[in-house]
Amino acid sequence: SMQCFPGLVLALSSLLGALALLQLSLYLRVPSRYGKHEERLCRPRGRLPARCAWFLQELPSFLVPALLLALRSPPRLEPLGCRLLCCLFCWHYFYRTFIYPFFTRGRPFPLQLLFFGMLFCIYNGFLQGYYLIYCAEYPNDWCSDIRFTSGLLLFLLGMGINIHSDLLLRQLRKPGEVTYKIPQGGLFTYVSGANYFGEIVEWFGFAIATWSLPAFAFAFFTLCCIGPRAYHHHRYYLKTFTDYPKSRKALIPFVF
Ligand code: NDX
Repeated sequence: SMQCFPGLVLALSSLLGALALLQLSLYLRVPSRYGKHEERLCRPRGRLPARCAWFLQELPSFLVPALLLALRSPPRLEPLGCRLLCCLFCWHYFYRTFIYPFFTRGRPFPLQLLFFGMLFCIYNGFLQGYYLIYCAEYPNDWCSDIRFTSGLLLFLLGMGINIHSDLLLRQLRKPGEVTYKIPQGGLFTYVSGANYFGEIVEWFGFAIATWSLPAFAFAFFTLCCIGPRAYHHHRYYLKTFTDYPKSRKALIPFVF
């Protein structure tokens, strides 16, 4: 049966870090082409309804670690920290896979990006799940360690902001509508990328709570993936709406 290979964890985490840098270099100047940054009419075919696309894309991030957790024999019962952390990861992706897609009013999503997105979710789901279930070792009182408690708090705060902001974005449209408006309320009062800010806080919280290389690599990847996207959203709004609130920042309230 499966066991922990520390070399594998190191290799996969390093590759994730390298992918993050590649992403940063690709998407700082031009945004990834989906949603408001897709050139219209360019490829009318080769897309899937947002609902199916997000469901398929994110499913492996839920399924892979959930299966690893359920199928490990003998089941890993100690320490509690490992299971709790793995459940946190699955909890986020339960939301992203089974709840978010069914309410989204987003535009059809490009198949090509869907393909890479799915590959990414398989890769990362495996890395995080495998590490937590087969490799991670925590003292039995990890749940009262300051890293675990503060990380968990950040995770929950970030998740709250992310879900709330997703909701505010969705309410900007009636069903069937695909136009863009100025987001209002919640953290959008301060930043254009409120949903992204929440997601980034969430994964850095997760990294602090797990105190592991794979989780820090994923938090860094998230920052490099959606950080630039927040900046491009911000520029899009400034260009599109002359009455866009001047004091609003791109990603980090009051700072940037
Ligand atoms: N999915 C993470 N890289 C990504 C899909 C794309 O979960 O090849 C990473 C994720 C993938 C990416 C994923 C990984 C890297 C890939 C990339 C594609 C290329 C890239 C594979 C997997 C790649 C290399 C080279 C390294 C291989 O019509 P619409 O869709 O624009 O409508 C939007 C609507 N909306 C508005 N409605 C009215 N008025 C407005 N002003 C509006 N503004 C937006 O709201 C949407 O329906 C909705 C949200 O839109 P948006 O653009 O704000 O968010 P979106 O980017 O769609 O993300 C949705 C959520 C969000 O909460 C975010 O935090 C989370 O997913 N997310 C997204 C991306 C990655 C990620 C989290 C993470 O890294 N943790």
